[in-house]
Amino acid sequence: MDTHSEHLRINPARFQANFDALSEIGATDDGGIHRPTFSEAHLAARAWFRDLIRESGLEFRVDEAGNHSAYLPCGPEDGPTLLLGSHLDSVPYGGRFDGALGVLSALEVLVVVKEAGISLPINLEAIDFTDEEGTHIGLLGSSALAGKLSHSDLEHPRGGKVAFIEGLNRAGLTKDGLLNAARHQGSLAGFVEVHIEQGMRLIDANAEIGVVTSIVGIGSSILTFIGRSDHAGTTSMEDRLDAAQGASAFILVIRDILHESFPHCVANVGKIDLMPGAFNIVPAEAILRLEYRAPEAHTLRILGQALLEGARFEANRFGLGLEVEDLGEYPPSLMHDEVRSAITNAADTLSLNHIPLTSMAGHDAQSLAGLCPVGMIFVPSVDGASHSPREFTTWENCIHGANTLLQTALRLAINIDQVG
Ligand code: HGY
Ligand code: MN
Ligand code: MN
Repeated sequence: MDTHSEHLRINPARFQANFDALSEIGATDDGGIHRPTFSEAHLAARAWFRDLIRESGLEFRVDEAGNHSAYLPCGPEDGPTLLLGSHLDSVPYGGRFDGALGVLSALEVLVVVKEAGISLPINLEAIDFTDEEGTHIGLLGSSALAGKLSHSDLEHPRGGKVAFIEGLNRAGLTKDGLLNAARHQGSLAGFVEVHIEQGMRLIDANAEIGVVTSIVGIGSSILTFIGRSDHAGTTSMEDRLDAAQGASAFILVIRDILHESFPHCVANVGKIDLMPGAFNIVPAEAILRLEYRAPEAHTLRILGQALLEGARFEANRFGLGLEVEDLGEYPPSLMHDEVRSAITNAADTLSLNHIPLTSMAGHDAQSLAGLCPVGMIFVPSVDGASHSPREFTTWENCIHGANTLLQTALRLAINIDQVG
């Protein structure tokens, strides 16, 4: 790579100004962000990104999955595109960095390449994927772009069918459009994503950059424990068919299942609703949102089965019924060796400490794996905090992440004939 490109760096002032402006959209009083997919704040963030793309002199594109992109035709007109980016949607009451850092790092890379007037063997695109966090359907936009979305995937939205359709309507999207958003194989030269680690390993290793080796597989389901509503005062404890008791027993047994048989995995019940939901009615139903994660596909499957057996056992123990709605699984994915070495080489050029590490968080990169060479660059999360207003990465490390993305993109672009 020529020395001019090797010395290219992002513009820290512009990068920070953009990040601070974006952090105002959907900001919560405690320094966090509330931008669930298709919420007013999310749509406002996307409109802000569209305007910034145009002000930056880049081409704005949006596909039928609602993925918003900046496009820089710095390569041959019919040449492949190196995709960079992440997501602008957030979990409810989350942090400012998750996703947003990756989208703005990608945009900054395109602006720097444009300003430098560099022509490359490929074109560059900075993308904001739709619904990475799964307010409705996790990895929605990236799965659609990768052509991995099926009709049945759209039938079990995690936030319910009515909310999903209302959200699509607000965003001007349709289910058919989602299923029609696939990029054809060969149009993508690769995908690289900058993201906060959302854990403590980089901090503990005193490293500035994480070179991701693989991304965890994730499964989720809705479990409904079914009892009987009764008067909470006149029904003896023995006579109750109390859905809350069975569900609570299951939530506690999850820890035992993981500790005893799945030490490298995790599981979480992030939401529980009790119906009818009054102080003085024994709950007839307990609706649990269960998510579980494993580094390997086979382990993910047997973990899902073990959790289901645990749920059935506790339901029986309390005389309850159990209904299961399977919301599907995202397979774990390996990152591409050539992309990993381009990231490592870029970090070395920037004299940044780097370590290889797996990701227990899901990311859009796992949708693109298999379609094109894929890689991820992690930056440290202070206290490992994420999916929380406590989420924080030092600005110095944000700049390190964006510069590593810039130098990685240039390496991949120039060596593109070897990478694909
Ligand atoms: O949940 C995750 O792992 C990611 O933040 N979507
Ligand atoms: Mn997240
Ligand atoms: Mn994320």
